[in-house]
Amino acid sequence: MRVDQNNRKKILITGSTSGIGKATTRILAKENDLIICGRRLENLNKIKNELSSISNIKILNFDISDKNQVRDAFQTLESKWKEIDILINNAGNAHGLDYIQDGDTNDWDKMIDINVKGLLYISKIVLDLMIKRRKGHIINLGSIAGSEVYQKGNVYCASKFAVDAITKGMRLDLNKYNIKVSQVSPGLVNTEFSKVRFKGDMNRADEVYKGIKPLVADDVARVMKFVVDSPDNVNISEISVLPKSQASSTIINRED
Ligand code: 8X3
Repeated sequence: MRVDQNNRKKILITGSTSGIGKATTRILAKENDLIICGRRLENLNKIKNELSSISNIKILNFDISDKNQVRDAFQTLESKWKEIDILINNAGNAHGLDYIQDGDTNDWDKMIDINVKGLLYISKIVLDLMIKRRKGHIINLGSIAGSEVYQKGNVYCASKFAVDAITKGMRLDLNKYNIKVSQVSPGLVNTEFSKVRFKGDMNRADEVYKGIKPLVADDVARVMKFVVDSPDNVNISEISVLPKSQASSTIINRED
């Protein structure tokens, strides 16, 4: 059953096909209409099929690191879908965990192209639409890595520090247009994050969460929903969410 058609917000979420993005898409579907975005059309179709009985779902299929693809995808959007109330900039990942001197420049390109430039490409297009309507809400996915640098985190941390700076810059620049800007910054979340970071090496990925109960994607999705559902006059400007066992990027209470 769809919740009241008139109060449904239109929310665009990037990186909707896995991890925090997929969990957030699922949790928001009941009460909102969603534009789901990602690179893998097959996975986007699967999510659309799963949720189409409870939500209106529109697919936009593009590689966020390619600004021409982002622009072309938006040109296909019907005008009713252009009335985007909320943009959730969720797409992003870590690639590699190496000392700076050992870093792979292809990994650096990916993190900067997706986590930073991709976020900017899509925000620019959506902001043009929001500024015309003098309303909107941007929610950026930050990270504990955006406020604390840890050994071997170098470029990934830099990309999340950049997200933090962009969030703050957006909030200042968009204030006069009635657009609010929020950031949700998680610590350790057990998604495909570490599998991607270690290029499929599950032994290294499992080590990250060994002896702790990390967050799961749903934990962060519930925080996203809280930020989405905040009253119009309230901006949850920044919210950080950690597993109980994590005090900082490196202080983690692991069971032996
Ligand atoms: C993910 C958190 O600590 O692995 O952004 O960098 S961490």
